[in-house]
Amino acid sequence: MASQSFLRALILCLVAIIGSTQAQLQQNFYAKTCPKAEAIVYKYVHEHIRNAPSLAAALIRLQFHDCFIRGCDASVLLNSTTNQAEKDSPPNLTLRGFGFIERIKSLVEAECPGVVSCADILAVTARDAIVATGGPYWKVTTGRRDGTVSNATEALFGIPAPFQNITTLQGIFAGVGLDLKDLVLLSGAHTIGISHCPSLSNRLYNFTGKGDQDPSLDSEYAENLKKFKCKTSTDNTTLVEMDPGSRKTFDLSYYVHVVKRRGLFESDAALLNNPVTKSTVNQLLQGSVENFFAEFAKSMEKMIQISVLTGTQGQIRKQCALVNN
Ligand code: HEM
Ligand SMILES: *[C@@H]1O[C@H](CO)[C@@H](O)[C@H](O)[C@H]1NC(C)=O
Ligand SMILES: *[C@@H]1O[C@H](CO)[C@@H](O)[C@H](O)[C@H]1NC(C)=O
Ligand SMILES: *[C@@H]1O[C@H](CO)[C@@H](O)[C@H](O)[C@H]1NC(C)=O
Ligand SMILES: *[C@@H]1O[C@H](CO)[C@@H](O)[C@H](O)[C@H]1NC(C)=O
Ligand SMILES: *[C@@H]1O[C@H](CO)[C@@H](O)[C@H](O)[C@H]1NC(C)=O
Ligand SMILES: CC(=O)N[C@H]1CO[C@H](CO)[C@@H](O)[C@@H]1O
Repeated sequence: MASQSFLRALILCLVAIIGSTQAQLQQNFYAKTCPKAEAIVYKYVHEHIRNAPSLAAALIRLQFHDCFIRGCDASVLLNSTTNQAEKDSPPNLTLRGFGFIERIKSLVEAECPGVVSCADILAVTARDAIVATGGPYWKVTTGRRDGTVSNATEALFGIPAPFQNITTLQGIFAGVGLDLKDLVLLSGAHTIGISHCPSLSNRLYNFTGKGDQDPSLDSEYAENLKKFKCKTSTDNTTLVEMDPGSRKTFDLSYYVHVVKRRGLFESDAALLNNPVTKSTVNQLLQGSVENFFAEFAKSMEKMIQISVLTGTQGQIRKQCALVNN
């Protein structure tokens, strides 16, 4: 009994400590220091996303790659200088949207120089872009500060790869405080956007090194991909949507493909290889799109708080691609 109440006290204590380190992120952190900041982002996104709706996918992916490496500190936006930066690491080769963020940053800088972090601008921009294109809304608390380090090797090991199995994916997510349910929900972002053949061609052409196909991929779908998309094993330019027929709509159809063994990456197919992830997929499919949006929002709100820098940590960059000197 005594040890149980001690344990309870310890847990409460830990919760309080964790709570207090996150307490510095708050709703509308810039209300006094840059009251127009979030409105500037909102306006720019709404004026420009219509011309380039596919950027919404690029931006939420940037947010994911930022948060998984060194927390949501905009390290993914830094250019290589003395060392190779994250954006020049293999997992980042097809990241897009850097210019869009940099343009918004310069508008916000013109309004209030040196006040609003790139990490917060990325977080608000990604959310606004997804909402503007008909996707889910999630709450973005602000007060993040920008990191000063970006390391390509860290991205190589810290960004989940499309060929990883469920055990490895679970481990990477757990490493940043996300669970299997988050893995299923956040993978749901593959309901929008595009990929390139190198992310999947081993499944079509050389799965175990014997010129074979991945048996967990629906064979009819595999034939179609070989006929119409990735026609050779070395194609590195053709675009392939993860959610064919519905790549512009944030909906449940990604999960429909997954259960039909038509998830594009091994990491998508892997969601069927664990009882928890499998039943989460099935539950989502039994529920409404509104339910998916609400659950997705909860996982995004967790993801965008990973190891954030606050208070006097880090800096507020002047340009998102460069550490201040
Ligand atoms: C579970 C682990 C994940 C893996 C292994 C993974 C892998 C990938 C790969 C390989 C691509 C295509 C890259 C290319 O060939 O160009 C991609 C695209 C994309 N991913 Fe993921 N991803 C994962 C999780 C996530 C998460 C958590 C999000 C966001 C919440 C996300 C959002 C996207 C989006 C929107 C695209 C399309 C980007 C575009 O259209 O430019 N992914 N992902
Ligand atoms: C980048 O990260 C790797 C792996 O953690 C580390 O070995 C390496 O020293 C780092 N490079 C720089 C330039 O900090
Ligand atoms: C998952 O992949 C890791 C790393 O490649 C490997 O060590 C492990 O055996 C695999 N697990 C399963 C269940 O296939
Ligand atoms: C398939 O992979 C094996 C082992 O990695 C390699 O030796 C072989 O050349 C590959 N075949 C093709 C057609 O790429
Ligand atoms: C794509 O393939 C071509 C021809 O094989 C090669 O020259 C080029 O460097 C590759 N591009 C990338 C980004 O890997
Ligand atoms: C960062 O690198 C990109 C691509 O090379 C370049 O276009 C951009 O001007 C660089 N940004 C800064 C601030 O140097
Ligand atoms: C978007 C981006 O920054 N891509 C870079 C990824 O890395 C390659 C090679 O390291 C660069 O050439 C790309 O510009």
